Amino acid sequence: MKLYTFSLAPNPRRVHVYLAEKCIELTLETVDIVTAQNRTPEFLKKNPLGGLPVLELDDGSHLTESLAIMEYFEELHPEKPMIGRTPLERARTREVERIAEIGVLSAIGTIFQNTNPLFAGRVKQSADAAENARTRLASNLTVLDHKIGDKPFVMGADPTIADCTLFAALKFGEFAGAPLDRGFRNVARWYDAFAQRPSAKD
Ligand SMILES: N[C@@H](CCC(=O)N[C@@H](CS)C(=O)NCC(=O)O)C(=O)O
Repeated sequence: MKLYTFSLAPNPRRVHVYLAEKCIELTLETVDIVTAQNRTPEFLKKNPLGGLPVLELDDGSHLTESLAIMEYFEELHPEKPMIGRTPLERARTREVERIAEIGVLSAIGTIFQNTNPLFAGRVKQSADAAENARTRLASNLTVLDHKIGDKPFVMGADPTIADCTLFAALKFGEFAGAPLDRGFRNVARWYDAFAQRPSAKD
């Protein structure tokens, strides 16, 4: 198996963090999204949407979508679990991971695309869209701040896919003009601690 990736981008990063936490070693091949290597006809055969990461399977087929890739590895390597052990633990972990992706990562992506000059020629930028996304980001961080409380990891005593996605999202926020509001004290404490883990290093 091989992972096509671009380590500075948030979706690849959440898979990298996951793989490092699980001690899974994979061949990595960088595809530079800044120079649009992910938009070549050859790469679009692997993922017609052009997004990274893409997992190439041993039969030559490809798996896209970060969450599907993490869940595939989780089924291949169930120990030590990073989605939870019981049906309810797994549902709760997926619940929070979805909030981290849709409520935090996607909101930061919207802010980035609507404010950064890199996107000026690619999308019709809207200050209103960016402001709405900042409101959505704050609502979702309020919920996560409450859920994290004083836990060492997002879901409790151990790291899960929710930590992987939230860490990658907030790290991207630093670059994307949406740094974490340190008023979310529980999220900030968790983020600072998680950043020290070997899995979180670039
Ligand atoms: N829903 C996909 C999103 C993939 C995606 O959009 N990746 C971004 C990097 S974070 C990308 O490749 N952007 C460059 C592009 O689409 O041209 C996932 O979860 O993996």
